[in-house]
Amino acid sequence: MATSGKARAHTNIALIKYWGKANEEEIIPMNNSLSVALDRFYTETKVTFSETYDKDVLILNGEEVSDKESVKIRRFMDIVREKGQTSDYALIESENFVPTAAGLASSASAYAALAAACDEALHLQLSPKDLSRLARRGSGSASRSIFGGFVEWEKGTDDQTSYSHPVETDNWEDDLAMIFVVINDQSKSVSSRAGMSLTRQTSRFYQYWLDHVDEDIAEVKRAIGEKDFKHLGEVIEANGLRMHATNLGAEPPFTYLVPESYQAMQVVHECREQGHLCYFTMDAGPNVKILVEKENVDAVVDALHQHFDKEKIITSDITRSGVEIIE
Ligand code: 2P0
Repeated sequence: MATSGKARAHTNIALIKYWGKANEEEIIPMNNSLSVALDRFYTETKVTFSETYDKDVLILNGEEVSDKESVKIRRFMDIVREKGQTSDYALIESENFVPTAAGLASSASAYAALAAACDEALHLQLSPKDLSRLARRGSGSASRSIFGGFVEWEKGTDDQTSYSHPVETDNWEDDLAMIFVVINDQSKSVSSRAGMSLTRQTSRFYQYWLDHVDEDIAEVKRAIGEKDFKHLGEVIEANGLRMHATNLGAEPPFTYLVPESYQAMQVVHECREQGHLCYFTMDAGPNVKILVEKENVDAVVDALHQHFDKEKIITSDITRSGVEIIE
């Protein structure tokens, strides 16, 4: 007998970054991280388990993904099968909703949606906390995509204690937005998994990073509590740059940033000089993400349009919706 579930999860962008694992197998991070969930970018995934299937099959945006490319997903499905005490394989039909050509698909929304869909299909009845622990096994940042709004991932020390939870605000998310500057990466990219592993193992700046993350988390939570956008922005911008600095200290050194990334950062500086508060952050790629109060979105987008093609600038609200079962 076939049994299925379908779920939607939003992507998230870390304001305080997850960078480095204490345990690579179970995806236990070296530090806490804190993110916001994006309204515009999400994944919808339907999973169907059946004893008639002879392997897991992944259909992504209508196309079957090769076995070679779906290794991570199939490993994740083994974890799900163990939890659900079943040996059935699954058909996974997943759609990423990201603006065309943006290249912003994310493993965070993918594994959060998949975890929730599996929970529904196998009647696991996991709590949000346990769903977050399960999503974490697919991809660390996915643990945060179980929840909407501001979310903190507690690093914990093991599988039981490493999970995410919402950071309460008085709906401050509704006043904020994120602007994406989509920058094409011509160079051969280093995956986030490989990049954080190399950095944790070899970077001479890594210990400095670790020594300061807890302060950043505390300051960000204070800024959220006080709705102090300037303080929030200053802390997250410094934290993101410090993460990128650790990569420069790795052996061999590497960077995700390209000249256009620095150009976008410069526009952010200029906007601030003109009184339009906004702050940047970058992840394992050259795109620049700009946190801004909604009242300043138009001014910042106009400034960016002077340097970047219109289709490369995408704005999203912050959503307060966490993962949802949709069928
Ligand atoms: C983050 N990133 O906190 C950080 C900042 C990229 C830079 O989480 O190895 O895909 O699957 O746990 O979650 C990207 O890494 O890595 C990421 P895995 P993941 O958002």
